[in-house]
Amino acid sequence: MEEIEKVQALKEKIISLIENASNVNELKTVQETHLSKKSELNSMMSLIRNLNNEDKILFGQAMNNARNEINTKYNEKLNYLNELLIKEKLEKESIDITLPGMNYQLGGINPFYQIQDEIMDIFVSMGYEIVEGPDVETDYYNFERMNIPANHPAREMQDSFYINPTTLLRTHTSPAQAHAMDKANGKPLRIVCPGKCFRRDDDDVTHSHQFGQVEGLVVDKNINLGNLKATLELVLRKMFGEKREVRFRGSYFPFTEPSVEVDISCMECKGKGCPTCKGTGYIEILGAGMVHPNVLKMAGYDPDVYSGFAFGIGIERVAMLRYGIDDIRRIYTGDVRFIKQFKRN
Ligand code: FA5
Repeated sequence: MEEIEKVQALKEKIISLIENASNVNELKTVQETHLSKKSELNSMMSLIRNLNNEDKILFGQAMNNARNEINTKYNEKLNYLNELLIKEKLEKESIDITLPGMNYQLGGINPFYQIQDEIMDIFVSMGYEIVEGPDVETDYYNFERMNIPANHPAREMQDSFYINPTTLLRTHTSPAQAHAMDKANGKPLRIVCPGKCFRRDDDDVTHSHQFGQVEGLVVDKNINLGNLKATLELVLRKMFGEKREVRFRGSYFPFTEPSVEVDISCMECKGKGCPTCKGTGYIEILGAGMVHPNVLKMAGYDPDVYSGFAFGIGIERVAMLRYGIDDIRRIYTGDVRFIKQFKRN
């Protein structure tokens, strides 16, 4: 039948166009031209009008078969071209796993915190309680309660950062003593207080304008200088071992009487004298003494019944002596090469 031959010929043409389409766009053009409602294939349905009933059936079947065959070929080709696209994209985006990766630097635990923790552990094992005081203090707690009234020359020992005439960044952790005594309400006390201190000191190898101290205070009946010396010797031996030289020297603090300072033999020159210890062979690490009766009285303790000892240990100085750090500023400059040497044990 001539009509069916026309359908077959058109089908062959469309299938060959589908097969020759080399990309999705070309294939879409074939679809728009030959498979839409207004396409030549669709308009061929009008030929059915001239046929008798038997031929109509045959022609209808031929049209359906042609449409199905074309659609199948079209879908197969579309899938093939899409897969090709994905494959090309994947090839372009492939990752070269032979490239070197990013190098992340791992630090350590700053020696400041390692030493602070170690000192705390020793005192906690001896029954001391840890308390904390504020970094921003009143002149009253920082100086007056420490037996340093206004215009007292000892204020010059600790040149201060004032925020206003009555408020300052604390110059030492000793005001924490007064806060703790106020809270204890006349009862015995055994505390340590770690914290930051701030002074208008010129920065050099052993001085920083911001540094850490651990304050210690024991108040009870019958506390004496022997208790203070034994306590500090025990702690320093734990921190530095038996071989380091520990030197107690008489000193002066308005809030203790008598007062001492403690030095440890320099880690750089082993006591001979060098630039780090400024030629003295020793580095000072703490101040200490028997709590002054005025300080006890201001806190509500009767100095005829109660006595106490107190100390303030410089954390960076201990870290320097323990690890052989030649300049305090290394602890603050955040150099990874420095910090990564201090893994926690
Ligand atoms: C005091 O600050 C006293 N409050 C200590 C004290 C407490 C005495 C209780 C008696 C009773 P001094 O100014 O000496 O004292 O400081 C104590 C320690 O802090 C020093 O031995 C030193 O280790 C450290 N220190 C002081 N100033 C600096 C600084 N600028 N940089 C680093 N460490 C410092």
